[in-house]
Amino acid sequence: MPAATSSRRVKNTRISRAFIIGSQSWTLTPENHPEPTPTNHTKGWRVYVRPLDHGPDMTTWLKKVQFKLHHTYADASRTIEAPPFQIQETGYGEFDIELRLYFDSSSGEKAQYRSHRLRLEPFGSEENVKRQVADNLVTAEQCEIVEFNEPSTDFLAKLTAEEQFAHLLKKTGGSKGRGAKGRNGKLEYEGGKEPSANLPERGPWSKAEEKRWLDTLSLAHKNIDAMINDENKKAQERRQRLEAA
Ligand code: SLL
Repeated sequence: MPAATSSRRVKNTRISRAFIIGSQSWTLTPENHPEPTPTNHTKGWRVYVRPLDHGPDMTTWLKKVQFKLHHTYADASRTIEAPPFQIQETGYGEFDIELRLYFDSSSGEKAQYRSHRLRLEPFGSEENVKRQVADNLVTAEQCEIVEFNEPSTDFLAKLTAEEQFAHLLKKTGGSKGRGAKGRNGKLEYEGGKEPSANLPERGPWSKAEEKRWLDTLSLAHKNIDAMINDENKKAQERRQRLEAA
């Protein structure tokens, strides 16, 4: 029997989603954490998967996130099935958190792994360290991308639907909640910013920054290629010398 239209794959189409995996940590004080904790726990922290600012609702594609913590935690494997995809804990040490992302069933995609280093100590430039100490907040975020190749008709419809931006619409204050229209009759969004599933033009997770990284990577590839060429040449010379001896 032929596959239902809805699950048929759309050829030559690829749709991607950018999102953030991050953590925040802070030093525990009697003020910010009055509850008792094991005495060796000095830090509070949270780890999360979140959309880019002004990005689409993640639940169109992300169904659940499994966070695998260090084995010193009770129930080290924790699954969150609705936003915010986040775990909050206290502890004493840094470690790598393994994340497993589960996708919407109409995507036909297998779960994917990601890893995130939980940072508890201030890091980065002198200026960043100063700010983190002053705010008692260490934020470590990475921008990630998932690519859906030849998505099903159903899944593509979800990933291109207007509803995934509904949460960003300006509140009307009326009973309908959201969906204010401006004078030009167009829907208005919070902060006056048009939502987008694309990386923003500027800022830390922007197209400009992505290009800078790609350029750096392509330069690194060229350098590595040159080094490999060099090594191959040397190996060939050695062989020739040995054969001549
Ligand atoms: C470190 N290699 O020593 C790491 C280990 C362990 C993290 C980090 C407490 C867990 C608990 C905790 O912070 N574990 O007591 O439930 O830096």
